[in-house]
Amino acid sequence: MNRLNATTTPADALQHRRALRETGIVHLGLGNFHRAHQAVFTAAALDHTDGPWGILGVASRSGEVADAMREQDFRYSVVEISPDETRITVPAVHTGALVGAQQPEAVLDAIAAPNTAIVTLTVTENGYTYSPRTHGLDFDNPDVQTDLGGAPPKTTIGQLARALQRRLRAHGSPITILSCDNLTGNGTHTARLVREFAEALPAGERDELTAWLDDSVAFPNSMVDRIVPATTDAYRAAVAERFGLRDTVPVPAEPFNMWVLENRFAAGRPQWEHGGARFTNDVLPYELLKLRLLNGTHSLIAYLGALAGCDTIPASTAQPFITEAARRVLHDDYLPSITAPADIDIDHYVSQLFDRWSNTALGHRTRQVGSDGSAKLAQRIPEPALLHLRAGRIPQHLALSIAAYLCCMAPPTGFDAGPHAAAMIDPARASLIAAAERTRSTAAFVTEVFRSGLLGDELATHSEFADRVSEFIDIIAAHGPAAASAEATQQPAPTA
Ligand code: CS2
Repeated sequence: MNRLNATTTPADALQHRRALRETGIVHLGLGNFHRAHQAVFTAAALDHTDGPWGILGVASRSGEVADAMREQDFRYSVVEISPDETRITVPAVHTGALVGAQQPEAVLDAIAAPNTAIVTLTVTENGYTYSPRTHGLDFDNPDVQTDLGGAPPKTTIGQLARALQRRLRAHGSPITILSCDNLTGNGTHTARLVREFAEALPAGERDELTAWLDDSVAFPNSMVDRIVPATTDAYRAAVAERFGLRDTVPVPAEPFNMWVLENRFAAGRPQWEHGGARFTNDVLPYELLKLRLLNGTHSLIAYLGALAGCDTIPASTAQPFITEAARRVLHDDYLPSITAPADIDIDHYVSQLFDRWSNTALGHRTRQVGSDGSAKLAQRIPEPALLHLRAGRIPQHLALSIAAYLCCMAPPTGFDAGPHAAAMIDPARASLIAAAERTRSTAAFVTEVFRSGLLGDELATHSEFADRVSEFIDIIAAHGPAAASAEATQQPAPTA
C-alpha cells in the first residue's frame, strides 16, 4: 500500500492547498493534541489567507512521530470520529520535524530564526518544571539546574530561555510564546517561569534578557479544548480503508474543537478565527470553565471508571453511579467555583460535555486521562476545594476524586485496583507507594500526601478534608468505588 505523502494526499481531504513557503511557528510537543488542534486551526487560517505560517514540530524525546512525518512529507490524517460518521482530513501545515533530545541546538536555532514569529507549546502539565508549592520554577529539579549551568537544555523552560537569549543576541526581533496546555493562566505562568530562569542567570546575562522579555516577548493566555485519544491500529485501518494509503501516525479526535485566546501577539499570527478560534481580552473565565467542568470531572470519571474495571471514558459514563458522581462533582463542587463567560450557555455546555464523554466510537481510555494525575489534579482540585472549605463545606466529590486517584496509584493493602489503574503513568506513583508503605493507617498516608505539597500547602491545613479523603479510600478498599460514590452522593448538595 502506498504511503500518505505530498503526492498521494487525496485532494478532497487536503485542508488547504497552498504551498508552504516559510516556517513562522515552532511548536514544542509534537503529540496528538497539537496535530488535531492547533494544526487544524492553522490549516483553516491558511485556507482562507496565505501567510508565512508553516509549523516546525518539535517532539521532546521520541522520534516516532517526527520520523514518520518526515517520511510522509509532513502529512498525516486527522480522523474525526463520532458514532454517526468518520471524517478524515489532512491539515498539511508542517514544514519540518525535530526531536529536541537529539537536536537541541537545532531547536534553539529554529526559535531564534528571524522568520519565527510564534513558539507554541503543548508539553503537558508536567512539562513546565514548576513547584506545586510555589508555582514558581522548580530549582530543585536537577534538569533545571543543568539547564541553568549552560548545557544543551533538557527542560522546556530552559529551551525557551536559552533560545530567546540566542535570538536577542542575533537580532532581537519580537516573538510570541503561546502555551496551549491545560494550566490556569498558561501564558502568565510560562512568562513567570521563563523570567525566573532568566533571573537566575549571571548578572550580565540576566539584565539583558529580562529587559528584552519585558519589551519584546508576548505570552498570551489561551484555553484549548478537544478530546484527542492516543492513536491505535483502528485509526490506521480507517485511513487505509478510506484512502487506500498507509499513514502510520494518524490522529483520532472528537468533532468538537475550541480555542479561546488573548489577542496579544508580538509579531503577527495566523488568522485562526477562520477555524473558529475566539479572541478575547479575558481568557481566564474560559480556562476555569474548561479546566474544572471538563478536566476536573474527567479525572473523577477516569479514576472511578478504572477502579470499576472500565477501559474507556464512555464505558465509565455508561455506569449510572459514575454519571451521577460526575454530575454531582460538576454541579456541587466545580460549578459554584466559576463564573461562566457571558457567551457560554452553561446548560448547553454541560449537556455537550456529557455527550462528548459518551462518544463510544472514540474509545478514549481511562488510563490516558488518569495518567499524570499528580500534575493534573493540582491544576483542577485545590482552588475550588479551598473555596468550599473556607466557607465551611466539605466538597464531597473533590475528596472522592483524590481518594479514587490515590487508590489507583497506591492501592491499599489487599485491594486490587485493576489493570487500567495499573497502566496509568505518573511520576509521583513511586513516592505515593513508598508513602503508603511507610505509614500505618490510611489517615496517616493521606496526611503525608497532603503534607508533601502535591496539592499545594493550604489544602493540607484542612484536616476535615483529608479525613474525608481517607474515609473514601477505606470505603473503596472495603466495598468498591460504587459504594464510595453512593456515600458521597448521599451528602446533601450545597445550598447556593
Ligand atoms: C483530559 C484532557 O487527559 C486529560 O486529563 O482531561 O486531555 C482532555 O481530554 C482535554 O483537555 C480536552 O480538551
